[in-house]
Amino acid sequence: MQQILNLIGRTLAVSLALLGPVISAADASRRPNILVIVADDLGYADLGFQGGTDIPTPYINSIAGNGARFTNGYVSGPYCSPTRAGLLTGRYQQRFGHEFNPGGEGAAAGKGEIGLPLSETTIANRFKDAGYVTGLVGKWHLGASPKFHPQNRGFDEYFGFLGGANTYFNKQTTSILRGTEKQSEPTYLTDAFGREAVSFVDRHQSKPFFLYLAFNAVHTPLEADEERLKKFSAINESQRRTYAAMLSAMDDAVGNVLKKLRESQLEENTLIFFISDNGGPTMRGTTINGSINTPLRGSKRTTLEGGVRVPFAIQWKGQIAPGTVFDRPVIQLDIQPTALAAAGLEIRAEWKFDGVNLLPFIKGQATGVPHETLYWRLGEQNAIRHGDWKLVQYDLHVESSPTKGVSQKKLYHLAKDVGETRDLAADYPDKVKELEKIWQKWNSELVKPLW
Ligand SMILES: [Ca+2]
Repeated sequence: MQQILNLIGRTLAVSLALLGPVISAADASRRPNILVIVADDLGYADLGFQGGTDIPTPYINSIAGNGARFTNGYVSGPYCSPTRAGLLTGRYQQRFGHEFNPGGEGAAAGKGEIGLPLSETTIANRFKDAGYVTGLVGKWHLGASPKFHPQNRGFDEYFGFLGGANTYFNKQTTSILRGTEKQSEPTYLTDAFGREAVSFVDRHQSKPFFLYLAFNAVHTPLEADEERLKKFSAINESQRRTYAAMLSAMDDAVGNVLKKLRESQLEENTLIFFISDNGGPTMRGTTINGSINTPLRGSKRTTLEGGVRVPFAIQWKGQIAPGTVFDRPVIQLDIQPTALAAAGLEIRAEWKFDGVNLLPFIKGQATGVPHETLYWRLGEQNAIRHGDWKLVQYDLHVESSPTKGVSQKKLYHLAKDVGETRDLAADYPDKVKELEKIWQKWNSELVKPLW
């Protein structure tokens, strides 16, 4: 009898192995946890794993070191709210009118009745439906009225602020919410977000979780705690010194979450993403928060690489080989399908994802590339990357002597000219026409901006 049971057990194990990532409902408790960490307005060159040297970021670096880093990682917009809309839906946000920030940034953000359209299903909705406990710690920026509240968009738990920016010192403010309750927060905000993320992991160990940890670091206001500022006294330039302290705080917070996962023996069973929501901001060529985007040109608010190409890494111990470098274009829209596939959950065609599951590509199991073409539109600005060619029309505020409006269409070959310095449009008119045609087809599928 025992032999027969053993045989059945082995046969079952083999059958399950052949099913690959598909996990039965009975195994829901063993589904991987998903942790999506988003930084705000991070410079392209500032993290250690991106080549930065003056600001140690060992914990964020460890995500790339333990897993894969993407050298051609993108977001689908050049600033906060639209790229978060894309991240949470897995779709180009211009398909549902979320092309611009809802009401600008700062205190005004989210005062109005605008936010992530209720027609859209979020990654949190999908993981919640699959039996996950879901949480958001940090910045929302997808609408502030009750119907847009994170807990009405698939998140079981919420700690953070609803707008596009917030002070880091909230002892005297009430913009921090736990759920829907306003509260003051005595701790430096980045440390508080780390504390809440650790607590979330600590409280949810018996059930798979989806945690979206959306720092507002290193977005303005430039505010750091005294202790960390002292740590960077060797940096003379005060803006950069404050930025360094803010980034270091975020790295510490990430480190605390990673430690908690390790202590809880959840590290192997947690898929982790790290990405910035857009590039570092500049105005007239001068940095706004102390970030550095080299070797890229342009910044936040532009469709140049400096606006939309970002640090992007993924870790899944035992699944992704440490030190993997993936150099074909990927985009934040891929996070949702990748996470769902990792969890063995069904991805339905009617969801019309623009993103794809990256795991087979990272593991070298899939031929081809995740995306032959990536697209951008932000009002008059636009861009298309097709293979290594990019056709772009960008906001002229990036120029040191800016004129209003957008540039002519420029053609760059990114593999040879990542800094977008040599416009080849006049040399390759047929390439310009080809890319223009592909972009127009995509553009014809979009709707008018809702605001
Ligand atoms: Ca941002």
